[in-house]
Amino acid sequence: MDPVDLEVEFNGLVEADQRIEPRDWMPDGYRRNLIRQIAQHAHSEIIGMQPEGNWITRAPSLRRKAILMAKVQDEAGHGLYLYCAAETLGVDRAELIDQLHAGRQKYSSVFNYPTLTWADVGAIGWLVDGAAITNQIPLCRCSYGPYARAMVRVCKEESFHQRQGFESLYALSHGTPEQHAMAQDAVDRWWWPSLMLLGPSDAESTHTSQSMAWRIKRFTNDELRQRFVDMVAPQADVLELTPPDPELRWNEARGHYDFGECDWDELRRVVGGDGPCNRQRLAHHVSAHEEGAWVREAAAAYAAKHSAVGVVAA
Ligand code: BYC
Repeated sequence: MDPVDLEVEFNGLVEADQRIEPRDWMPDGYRRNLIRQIAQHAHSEIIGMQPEGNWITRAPSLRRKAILMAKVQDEAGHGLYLYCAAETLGVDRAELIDQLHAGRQKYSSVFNYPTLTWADVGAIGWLVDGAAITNQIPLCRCSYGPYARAMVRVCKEESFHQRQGFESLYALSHGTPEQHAMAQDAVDRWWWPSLMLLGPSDAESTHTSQSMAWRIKRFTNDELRQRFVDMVAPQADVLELTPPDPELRWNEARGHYDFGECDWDELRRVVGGDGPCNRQRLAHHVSAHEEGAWVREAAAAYAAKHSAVGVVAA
């Protein structure tokens, strides 16, 4: 088919809200943009295991420990679905991990903050997973089939994660005055990083307009931030916790909450590698990857042996 016809067919599928599948023709820019976003998303899930993993050995009860272990394992699973979705675009997972280690691919800024107390685990579930779901539900309608389908499953697990975070934080905020203070302190530290998880302001976002035209993204970063604030502000009342934003208030005329401006310099710094835990997070990922080399070699040797046996038997 003529390249012009291919592009017309591609645009027609996108505009008709049909899915683009791995074997379909797609513009190079569409493929590159998806690899970039899906890889960033996959790396976020895997690096995102670290802040909460920090509390598995110190969870306050067996029940909380079992829940936290299951949640962190879910995040590993999300990373794997996403690396598989990226691989359908013709890249290798090993290549994506090399790019992450070389600083050429990103992961979410929010995971560069430390988890100082047990309440941080609840705040991450409530706020970080809450922001992540707000972003990911529209991605279930992304034009690229494998990414959209991965998101359906991820969102089901993510909504359970948010519930457990809320429930854990509720137990603390309705506990002793010390527990309430610990929950409030966690919300003070995780509120703004969670808002920034949703990306720079629309005026600064480089990819949004093209990603919206290709129906990879369905909403802009600022639209999703508004949705997120509208969802969590009333939940904060139920928790009896106060978000650290003096400008947060219901606006009857707009039918939305008003809220203050994020510290965009801070987002730029953290994305640029200079957040509180960037070096620690990446160094831990590199060392876990190196320590796991023997497992990958053994698995590859086992697979090669079995395929050789299969060839002889055939
Ligand atoms: N942090 O043009 P923009 C989870 C980058 S984990 C770092 O708006 P786009 C969980 C952006 O990549 C799930 N970088 O970009 C796990 C771009 O740089 P490049 C987290 C950021 O792609 C464990 C540049 O800034 N969710 O749920 O249109 C425990 C310009 O931005 C950030 C995802 O990963 C940031 N916050 O929109 C608990 C969602 N923001 O690539 C929970 C998937 C922007 O040109 N990703 N950048 O070098 C997305 O939906 C989109 O990529 C974003 C950004 C909304 C994040």
